[in-house]
Amino acid sequence: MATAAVERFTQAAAAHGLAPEIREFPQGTRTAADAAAAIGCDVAQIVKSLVFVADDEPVLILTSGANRVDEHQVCAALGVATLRKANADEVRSATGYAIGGTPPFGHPAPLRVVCDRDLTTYDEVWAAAGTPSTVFPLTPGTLLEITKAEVVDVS
Ligand code: 5CA
Repeated sequence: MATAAVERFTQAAAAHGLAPEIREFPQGTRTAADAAAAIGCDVAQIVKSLVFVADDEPVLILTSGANRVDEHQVCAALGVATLRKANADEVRSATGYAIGGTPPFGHPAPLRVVCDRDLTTYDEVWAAAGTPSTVFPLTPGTLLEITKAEVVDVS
């Protein structure tokens, strides 16, 4: 588990006062469905850390594993004219991590973050910890506090 990306994420979490209980699943947690199956939780409790480009600015949309981002709705919530999914290079440049392992915080520069209101209804949610085989649990309260996310209806 001591890959460079997990180490980097662990240090970023520590800077926010968090000691994440990272779990590694050799079978992989690349998608929300994979992660939920591995953890044994509801897919809706998985935090998808999705990078979009809103007008020209990268935005992180923390989305429940059960939901799909409604781009029109999020455009309106963000007050932007255009929204598209970032490509793999844009995800790495905005977050410092690869698709499938992107954590919700610990990025090289602050990103605008919005959070799916549905995630706030759970006691515990799980997010990627830097690689496509690691995840960690946290409360939605901690997620919102660290990311400073705006809570929106994404779907
Ligand atoms: N580890 C899991 C659960 S925490 C995870 O990271 N899920 S995720 O949803 O946040 O990241 C995978 C997402 O990346 C997919 O839902 C998809 O929206 C996006 N994605 C996958 N492949 C590509 C690609 N080639 N280009 C842009 N986005 C992609």
